[in-house]
Order: sequence, then C-alpha cells, then structure tokens
Amino acid sequence: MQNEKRRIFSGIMPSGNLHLGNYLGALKNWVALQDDYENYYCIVDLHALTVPQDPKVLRVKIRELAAIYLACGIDPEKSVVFRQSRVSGHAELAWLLNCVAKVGELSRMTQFKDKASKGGTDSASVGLYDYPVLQAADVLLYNAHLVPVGEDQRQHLELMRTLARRFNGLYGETFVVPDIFVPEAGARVMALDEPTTKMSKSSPTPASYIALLDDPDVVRRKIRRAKTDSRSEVKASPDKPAIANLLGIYAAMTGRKVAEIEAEYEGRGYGDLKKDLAEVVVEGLAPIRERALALLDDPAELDALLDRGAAKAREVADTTLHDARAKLGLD
Ligand code: ATP
Ligand code: LTN
Repeated sequence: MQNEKRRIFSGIMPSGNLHLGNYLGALKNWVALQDDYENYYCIVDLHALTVPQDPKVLRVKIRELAAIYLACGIDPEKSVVFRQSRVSGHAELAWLLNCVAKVGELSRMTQFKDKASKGGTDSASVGLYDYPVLQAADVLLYNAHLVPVGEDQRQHLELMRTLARRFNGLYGETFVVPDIFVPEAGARVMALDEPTTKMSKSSPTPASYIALLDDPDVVRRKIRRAKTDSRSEVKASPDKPAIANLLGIYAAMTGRKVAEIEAEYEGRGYGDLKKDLAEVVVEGLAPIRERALALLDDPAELDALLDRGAAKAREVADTTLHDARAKLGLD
C-alpha cells in the first residue's frame, strides 16, 4: 500500500548545467528506486543561493531542472516534485537544527572548505557555511529513510545522521535517522579535462562536463578531446585516472562491468574506446534531451506541477515541524 512505503528524499541545486555526474550519481538512481518508495524529489533553490546567482538565470534554471527531472523518468504520479523555497518549513527547521549543530562540525565539512577557499573563507557566505544544516532539515522534515546521492555528499549525510540522533537524544524521538544510498557505478564521475577533480556544474570550463542538454555533436567532441593518460592500454588502474573515468562512465551508462569492457578493448587504443563511449553517451542522453526540450515548451505546465508538488510536500513538512517545535517547548 502506498502509505506504508518508506520515504526517499533527495535534491539537486538549480545552478549551472546538469551533467552526466548528476545523472549517474543521482537522477538515474532516483528513477530506479521510485516504485519502491514514497519519493520527495526537490529542487533545492535555497541551497543555490549560497553562492551568488543572477535572479533571471535562476528562474530559468529552476524550470530547466524540473524538466530534466521529468525527462530522466521521475514520474509525478509516483514522486512529489517541488521547490524547496515553496515549503517554508525547510528554512524554519534549519534554524532549529542550527541550534543543535556545532561550529566545529560545520568547520570540518570539506565541501565548504573547497568552495570557500576559492574566493577566500572570510568572504564566503554564512549560507555556504550553514549549507549542510539546511540539507539535514530537507531530509528530516520528511522523515525520509533513504537519501540517494553521489559520493561527494557522504560527509553531509553523516552530519545529518548525527544531528537527527542528537536532537532525538536531547528532546525525545522526533526524526528518522536516514540511510545514505550511493550507487556502485557512477558515484563519482570526474572532470573530462582534469580527471583528478569531480565533474561539477559550477565549473567555468564547459569542456570539463557533459551537460544533459548538450547537443549530440558537442558530446562527441567533448569525449574526443577528453584528457587521456600516458601508455595506450585501456585499463582502469590508479595511475590512469583519465581512462578509469572513461571506463567508469561506460560501465555506469551500460550496466556492464569495467573488467568486461577492459577485456573488449584489449590490444585496442584510446581512440576506439572514446569513439564507442561517445555513441553510448549520445544514445543514453538523446531521449532525455529531447523530452526536456519538449517539456520546456510549456513552462506554465511545469510551474503548475511544481505548485501541486509543494502543496503535497507542505502537508508532511507541517506535521514534522509541529512535532519538532513542540519537543523544544515552542508549542
Ligand atoms: P556544484 O558544482 O554547483 O556544487 P554539483 O555538480 O556538485 O554542483 P550538486 O547539485 O551538488 O551538483 O549535486 C546533485 C547530485 O549529483 C548530488 O547527489 C551529488 O552527489 C551528485 N553529483 C554531483 N556531481 C557528481 C559527480 N561528479 N559524480 C557523481 N555524482 C555527482
Ligand atoms: N547538497 C546536495 C543537494 C541537496 C540534497 C539535499 C541532497 C540539498 N538538500 C537533501 C540530498 C538530500 C548536493 O548535492 N550538493
């Protein structure tokens, strides 16, 4: 029965261009899990504000992300799709959790350290520092059991579990302590031009990522120009991060094992691998791109869908928030 299903919560920021890493690390798995859970898939627009955004671009990116969720196979009949900023409970619970989170814990978050170091820590926003607490609020508000994300989110998820346990310990059982789901393949897709750094949508270099809305010829060109390693053997060894990444993408896109793909390319060079991989990726992304572009032709329908999602999300969020407030003596 629908209401006996365990819950999933996950989200993506509407910043930059959605890429193959977001698809393989997150979206593809959301779709696969969709039938077995009650799902809340959020457009985390408040998280996007932690670094400067142009309001005009942000509006466009929010709709684009909604279209991409649906185009990847998120079914609004099975999943609640909504915007974080439309459910005020996210920001409110974040405040309550701020008061149980510790400065030391947030200071250890590697994503903050990486992102803040780019512009100097002193000028990073307080929002960027507090980002993992808002993320914890997102999930705990729905009492979600499972959070499907890419490898880079592991540390944030551990903090989320700590905050849930701490709150429950201090004020009585309130929140489900969520489990993390990280896929076996595709959990950490690396940049095409620099395979020691993660493929990232905030990268200023489009050649580093394959965007889900890239034209097929652009995808082919980006893969053809992707960095390769010395020695031409197609093997995913630690001293060959570029080839390991290409093989990892191949495996995640096809569901095949890396070893099997390596065997197929024995005695062949990088050129062959890249040519075939480009076709695998183009074939996998073409239907997503086409569906997303078609959905974007009707922005009013996308907006209406997000509004319906927010109304459903609010019902669950209000109950949890009410309980959390009461536990704290705010009833
Ligand atoms: P930004 O560069 O703006 O921080 P991002 O590319 O890291 O963005 P997020 O919105 O932070 O993307 O991530 C959305 C989801 O995609 C998360 O579950 C995250 O773990 C996953 N993800 C992001 N990058 C990758 C990647 N390179 N490989 C696999 N999964 C990824
Ligand atoms: N921080 C996440 C995005 C995110 C999220 C969440 C993921 C915000 N809230 C709740 C899972 C659950 C990221 O991928 N950068």
